[in-house]
Amino acid sequence: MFEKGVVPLSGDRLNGKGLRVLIVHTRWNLEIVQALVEGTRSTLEQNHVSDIDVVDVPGAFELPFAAKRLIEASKQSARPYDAAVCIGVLIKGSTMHFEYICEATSQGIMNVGLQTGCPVIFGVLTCLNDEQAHERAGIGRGSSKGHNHGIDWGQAAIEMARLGKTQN
Ligand code: DLZ
Repeated sequence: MFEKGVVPLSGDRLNGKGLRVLIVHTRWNLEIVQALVEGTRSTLEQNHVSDIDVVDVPGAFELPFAAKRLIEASKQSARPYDAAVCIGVLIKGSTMHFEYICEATSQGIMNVGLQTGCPVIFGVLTCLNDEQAHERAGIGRGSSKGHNHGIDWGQAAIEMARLGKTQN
């Protein structure tokens, strides 16, 4: 049967020992965002990442700016970040706001990674309604709680951080 989603890594490619990771998250839709942050953070910790900073910003539009600032500042320190995860939840409303913020945020986050050389994981849910958002944070209210995508983002952060380390 076709298995939707990413094939998980195992073994040493998921070993986050010695990595420093930044999580930047929004305060918009905080209940859902907190579940995603927790999924990301616990996945990092389970895979031996012990140096994790968590910073919050107002909304998704602010994520790229904050991530870039913090990544650049860390380069002046003894331990620059090895990866960052930007976490937020955008829920479609009745105006065009959703489309503009989705576009700016996704492009912005990709650019931060390319410009800084620090892998930045796109941890932003872009949902059509609250129900979709809850399910993708593993806190669905129906018969299934869904899957917490923060788990995937934590794994992606480790994988990409290690890729950067082996190629530098
Ligand atoms: C304005 C706005 C709207 C309508 N919706 C969301 C949302 O669903 N999720 C989110 O993270 N932020 C939203 N924002 C706020 C913007 O991202 C941003 O914080 C403000 O426009 C200020 O720049």
